[in-house]
Amino acid sequence: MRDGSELGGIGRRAFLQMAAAGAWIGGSRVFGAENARVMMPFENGERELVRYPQKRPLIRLTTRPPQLETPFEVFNEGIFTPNDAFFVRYHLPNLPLEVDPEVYRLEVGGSVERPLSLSLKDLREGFEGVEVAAVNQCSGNSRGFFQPRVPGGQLGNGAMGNALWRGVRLKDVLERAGVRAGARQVSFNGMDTPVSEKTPDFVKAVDVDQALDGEILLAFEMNGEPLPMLNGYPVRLVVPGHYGTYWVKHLHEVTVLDEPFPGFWMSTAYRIPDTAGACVEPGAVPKSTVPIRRFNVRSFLTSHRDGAVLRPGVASLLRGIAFDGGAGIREVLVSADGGRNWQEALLGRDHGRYSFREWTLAYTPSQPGELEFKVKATNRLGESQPAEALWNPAGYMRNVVETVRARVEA
Ligand SMILES: Nc1nc2c(c(=O)[nH]1)N[C@H]1C(S)=C(S)[C@@H](COP(=O)(O)O)O[C@H]1N2
Ligand SMILES: [Mo]
Repeated sequence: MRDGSELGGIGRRAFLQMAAAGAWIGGSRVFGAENARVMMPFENGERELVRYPQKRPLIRLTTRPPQLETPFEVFNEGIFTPNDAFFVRYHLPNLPLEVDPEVYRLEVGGSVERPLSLSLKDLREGFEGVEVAAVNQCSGNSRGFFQPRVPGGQLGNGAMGNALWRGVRLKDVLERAGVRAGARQVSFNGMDTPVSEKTPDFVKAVDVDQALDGEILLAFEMNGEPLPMLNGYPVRLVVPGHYGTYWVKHLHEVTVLDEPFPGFWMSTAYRIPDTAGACVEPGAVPKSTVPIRRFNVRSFLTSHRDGAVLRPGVASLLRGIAFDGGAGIREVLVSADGGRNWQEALLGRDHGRYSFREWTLAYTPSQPGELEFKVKATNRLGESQPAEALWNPAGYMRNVVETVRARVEA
């Protein structure tokens, strides 16, 4: 079956569609040009909504490489982010537009007893299948809101998504290969490549202990479907609780290393100040930095946006999401008066400590006037969100208590 349907490939038609989509790599051609535009709530925030293969219209940040942001309304559709609405982030312009599931191999090598070359079938049938609900969030999610502004993709709050990921444990694959004593790190390379020799290839690494802790997956399904091409078909790394930078897409090389991995994307990029809150005074240069790792706590109101209108004496259902780096959400508090009074929200079904957690609260305004909703989550370690935004030069890890301004009109 060359169309890969047996293996859950994206199918011949989609392959052709992706190949035809080559046009968008070099230019501005779009599928079914909607021409709709959205305005992000910060300066220079005008964006085009563009439709890419296997995707609904998404907010385009860059063309080459493609970077697409999820329109925020999507997070009110449900606790899992649909595949066709899931954000897309790439660093390198040469990305695979089709991958033949029959030809694909995952090479596991380096400091191992038995190097492996695994087909998709080997991965699916040779190891125990596991599934985890987990949030993927870009380190720079919400960077556009930083004040003072910082360079980098000016993202709103849509560079995140929650999905049910299915695959096999990295640990099981590494144990089959036999990690040699003295190994320090494991590196991960995807099939995308730079166009210039000067650009470092996108390769990420984790410590051997983390690689063997059983949490990291080699995932081939997302929400019950094969991964969309732009989200890493046919196999991607899923590192629950950790920023998206580690979630290497189109993964084809896993290398066990006897030394810490020295590559650019670990030693120079994706580093945060080595301080509590990963922050410095706005404008300051951090004295020392460490690689970014786990998510901090975040929460959002999804049912109401700035400018929403409520009626006095009429109950409105406030609804939203909360998540953290894996301790799990313990409590969500909601204020309608800018943080003076807080009410505890009801938490929805628990899909596991790495998933979005839904929260709801019935709220009845008594009289006409202005409302300032605030949402604040606390995790099971007691960690919460700052009232004032923290700052770092790369614009990572924003997690200030979010504010939505609404009105009550008779
Ligand atoms: N091969 C490859 N994998 C990658 C990247 C990349 O540039 N190339 N970017 C990473 C970053 S920074 C993020 S935030 C996530 C985004 O995952 P998504 O595009 O599926 O939303 O992919 C990660 N995996
Ligand atoms: Mo990212």
